[in-house]
Amino acid sequence: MADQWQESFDHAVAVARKAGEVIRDALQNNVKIMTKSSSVDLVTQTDQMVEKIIISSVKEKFPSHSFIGEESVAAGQPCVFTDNPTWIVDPVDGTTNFVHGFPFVAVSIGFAVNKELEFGVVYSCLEDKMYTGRKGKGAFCDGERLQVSDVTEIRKTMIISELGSNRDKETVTKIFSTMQKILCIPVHGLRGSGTAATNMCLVASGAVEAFFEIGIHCWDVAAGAVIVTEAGGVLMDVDGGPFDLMSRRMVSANNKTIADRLVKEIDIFPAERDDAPREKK
Ligand code: LIP
Repeated sequence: MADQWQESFDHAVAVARKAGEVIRDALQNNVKIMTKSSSVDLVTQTDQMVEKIIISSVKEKFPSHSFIGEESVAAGQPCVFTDNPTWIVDPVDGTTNFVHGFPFVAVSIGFAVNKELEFGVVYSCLEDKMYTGRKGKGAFCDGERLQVSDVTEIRKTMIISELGSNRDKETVTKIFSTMQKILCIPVHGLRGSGTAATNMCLVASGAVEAFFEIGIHCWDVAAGAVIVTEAGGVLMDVDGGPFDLMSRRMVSANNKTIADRLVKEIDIFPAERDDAPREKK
């Protein structure tokens, strides 16, 4: 049967690479930095420009497709996930890293049809690494097939997570409490790249055994979700239930044994769903 999403996938890879070039060029200039939900939730003109480049190029080739873009939602567009072919875009995943020149910044493009993720593309543009995953066709990094780690003992794992941008003391206490419990299992190590998409590609490549976070958005993880599962990994909710792309929380791991063990340590705190009805501004 003709592969009906091949053209969309090829375009996602091409536009992710082009977006990465724009991001690298922007690093040489003093881009304007703005804030969103708080003083530490940063956005730059580069985030906005790169999202416009991605979305306009897709609209030109696939005018009937839908979009969920981080900066479009931040500008007031509703985050509506329908059965229509939908591009789920984080133009600059790791914006704070980008602002500080910390070398992990990714373009993340997920694509779903009938609310099922069909492919994911994550271009780690400062490393120049192109991660891809297509449903039923495997996951790759620059053409090399990806395979998750085969570790099943939690005490032999490297775990990756993030501190996020929430600075509410009660929430931060829960985040640190979770990290302390996991670290003291003990695990070999706890890391964070600063971008969820990159963290998930590290799970897919076997460099770490699991990524978890509460507070992420669908655009941070849509692409990585395909790459992890196509590399043999698993996804679940932080309470052990099924993964829910719009829930703003997830565990991705090399296998269910590790995922189930991690879930026991996670202190859950609320995060408003991406698709929650938004007050009219
Ligand atoms: C980032 C996520 C990361 C999270 C950060 C931030 P952004 O995405 O990738 O997991 O901890 O707070 O949300 O905002 O750089 O696109």
